[in-house]
Amino acid sequence: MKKVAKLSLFLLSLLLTTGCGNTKSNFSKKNKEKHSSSTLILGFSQIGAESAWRKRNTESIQQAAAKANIQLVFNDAQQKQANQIKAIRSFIVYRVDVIAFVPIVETGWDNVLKDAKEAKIPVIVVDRKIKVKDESLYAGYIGEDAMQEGTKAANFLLEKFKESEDPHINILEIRGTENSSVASERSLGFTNTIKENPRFSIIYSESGDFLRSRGREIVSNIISDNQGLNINGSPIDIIYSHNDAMTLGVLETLASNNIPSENELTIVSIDGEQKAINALKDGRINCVVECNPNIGPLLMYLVKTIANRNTIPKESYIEESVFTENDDLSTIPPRGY
Ligand code: GYE
Repeated sequence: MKKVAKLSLFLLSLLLTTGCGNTKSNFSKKNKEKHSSSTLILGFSQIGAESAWRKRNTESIQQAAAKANIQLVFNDAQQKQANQIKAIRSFIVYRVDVIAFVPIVETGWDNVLKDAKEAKIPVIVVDRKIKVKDESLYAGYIGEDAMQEGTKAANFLLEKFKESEDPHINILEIRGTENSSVASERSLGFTNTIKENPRFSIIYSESGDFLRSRGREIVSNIISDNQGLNINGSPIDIIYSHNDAMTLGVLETLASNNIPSENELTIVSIDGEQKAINALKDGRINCVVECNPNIGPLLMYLVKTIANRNTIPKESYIEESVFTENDDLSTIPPRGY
């Protein structure tokens, strides 16, 4: 059966199997006519659209695939690992040339990646890392260094409070998705670094799943349970939030409770979306650690490298910066997301 006809059946099966009905691809009638066996086909499983960062990440990949003339079969897993596994299995059935995916959590990938290996389809892990018994199950990782991001957040606070005489500097940590490598590493990098100053302590930590609504909810519950921004009477001095979406939710709750974040509170966030940079510029956030979503071009380079039977690095990291209240913030170009 011609590859194009098979592809139509494949897309139909993917729509049916994942049930999310939103598999997108760049296949239009025109594309199918020009589709040829020489065109690389990349099967990509994205976790969802939970934040502005994620949406930009998806755009970067879709735009880069089109520019590289790589046919992208894209699946949005709606935040469910089971949907990701179904999509990867469908990519194997269709025999795409390369599979890439953002693993929503670190574990549970061994079996489906063994199937990909048996089918001789190389796999690239994107944005978040995986834990597998056999490291040969994937060709390489491309994304941010989340451990470094946590370290950068802590280093900003160590510097900001280095002259403080306060014996207790209390931190509220709002974590990303449970069991995701990015949340684990942003926590570990932060805690390993902040312990350099024993005055700092994380007095409460909870997962907000990278969602704005959960950022709002966590701080709202703390305020109502403790009649203010404290934990059992210990005031919260710092909020360390693993992504801007949750941070924006926190800012909404602070504003609706008339708690000004500008003076009494220090807020550190990660990602670098425009709304967070705007809040940094007006003093409602003190530091934004950049997590770069624009990995599309580098991913396509790695896809072509691996499709030409060349090896790729086991880990490829993208450039990232830090924006703080001490910088000339007028020089930050529009973020694009
Ligand atoms: O920080 C957040 C998204 O995996 C690095 O996931 C990504 C994180 C990012 O929901 O906004």
